[in-house]
Amino acid sequence: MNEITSVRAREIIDCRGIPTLEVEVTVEGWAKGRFAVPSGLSRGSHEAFELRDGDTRFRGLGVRKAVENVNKIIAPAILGMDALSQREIDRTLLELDGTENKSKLGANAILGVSVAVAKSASSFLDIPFFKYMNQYAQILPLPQFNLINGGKHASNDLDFQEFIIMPEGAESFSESLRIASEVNFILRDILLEKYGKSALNVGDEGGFAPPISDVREALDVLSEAVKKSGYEDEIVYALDVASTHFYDRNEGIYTFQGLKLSREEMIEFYDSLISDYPIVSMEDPLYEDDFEGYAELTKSLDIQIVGDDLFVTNPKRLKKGIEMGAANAVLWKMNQIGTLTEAWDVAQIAMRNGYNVVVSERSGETEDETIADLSVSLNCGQIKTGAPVRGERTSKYNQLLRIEEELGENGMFAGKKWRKLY
Ligand code: 2PG
Ligand code: MG
Repeated sequence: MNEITSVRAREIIDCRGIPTLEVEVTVEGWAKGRFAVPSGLSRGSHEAFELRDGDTRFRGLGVRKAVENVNKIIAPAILGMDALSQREIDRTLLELDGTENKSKLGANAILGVSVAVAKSASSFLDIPFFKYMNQYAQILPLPQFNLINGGKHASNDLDFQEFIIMPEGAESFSESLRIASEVNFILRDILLEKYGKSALNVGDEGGFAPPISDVREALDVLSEAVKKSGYEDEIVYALDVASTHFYDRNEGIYTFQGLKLSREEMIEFYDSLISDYPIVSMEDPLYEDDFEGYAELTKSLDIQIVGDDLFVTNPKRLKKGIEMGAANAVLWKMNQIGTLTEAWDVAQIAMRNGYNVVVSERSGETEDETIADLSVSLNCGQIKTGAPVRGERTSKYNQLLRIEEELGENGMFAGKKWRKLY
C-alpha cells in the first residue's frame, strides 16, 4: 500500500513577509512531500477563497485557521488513503469542504494538501515530480520574463502590470534564461543612466519599477535593452495589462494614463502597440467579466490573448470563454481553483480546444519550485514566473535547469514552437 501516514501544515512567510501555509505529507512513515501555497495580490474576484485569520497577528493576514483546518479536519479524513490516488484524494477534499469556492476550509488549506500529497507520492516512488505527474513530460517551457513592473506590483505610476520578454529564438531553456538575464543587466544600466538610482527599485516579481508612467516609454526602454543585447531577432514581447484593476465598473470605462477610455478605444490602443512593437501575447487586456469584449478583441488582434482574472483557472469560466471565442489562452494558477486535479483538468480542457496554457507564479511566492515541474508535466510550452532574479523567482528557473539536464536528449525546448504545440 501507499498509505498516507501523516499530514501536517505550518504557517510560514512568503516573499512579501505575508503568512502562507506549507503542508507536509508522509507516505508509509518515511516518504515526504511538501508544498508551500502561493498568494496573489492582483487577484481576480472569481478566484477560490483564501482563508486568512483577520485578527491582530500579521495585520489580520495570518493563516492559523487554515493550518488548523489541515491538521484537525483534513488530516483525519485522508490518513490511510492511497497517496497515488490523486483524483480520489482531491474529491475527498472537495466533499469535505462542500462549498462552491472552498470558503469553508479555505482554498489555501485544500491546495496545500492536494499538491503535497502528489509530491509525497512522487518521493515514495522515487520519481522526479515532473515525471510522476506525466511519464511523457518532455517540453521545456519558453518563459515569459517579466522585466518591468507596474500596476499593483510596483510603487510607480505605470498602469500596465507586466512588461515581458520571451526569448523564443533561444536554442534551449538554459539559453533563454541566459539571454533574459543579460537583457536584464543592460536594462539596469539604461534605467540607471536615464532615471537615476531610484529606477533600480524592483517590483513584486523582481522586475524593475522605474518612475515611468507611459506604457510606450516602458516598451521603448525595454526595446533599447533588447537591441543593445544583440538578441533583437530572438526576442518577442508580452504584456500583462491586468486591466481589471484600472477599470471603473460604475462608469464602464478604463481610467488609464490620465484618460478615460472605452473598450473600443482600449482595443485601438492595443492594436497600435502591436504594430509598433513585436508584442505576441497580452494578458487580461479587458476587465474580468467582459466575455463579449474578449471575443471581439481576440478576433481583431491576431496574437495570444491570455485570460487570467477572466478565467481564474476555473473550468466553468474557461468553457464559457471557449464557447464565445473569448481569449485563446489560459493563465494556469492552481490556487485560483484550489486542487491539483481541477487545475490539471482545466489545462486539458484548454489544450483540447486549441487554447494555450501558461503556467504561472503568483506575486506572493515562496522558494517552492513545484510549478516549474508542472509546466513540464503539462507539456504546455509556456511559464510565467517573474524576472530572472530573487530567490522566489529563481527557484523555478533553477529547477527548470535541473529538469533540462535530467531530460537530456529526451527533452524539447518549446522555443518558437510555443504558439502551436497542440
Ligand atoms: C498576475 C499575477 C502573477 P498576482 O496578475 O498574472 O503575475 O499577479 O499573483 O498578484 O495576482
Ligand atoms: Mg495576470
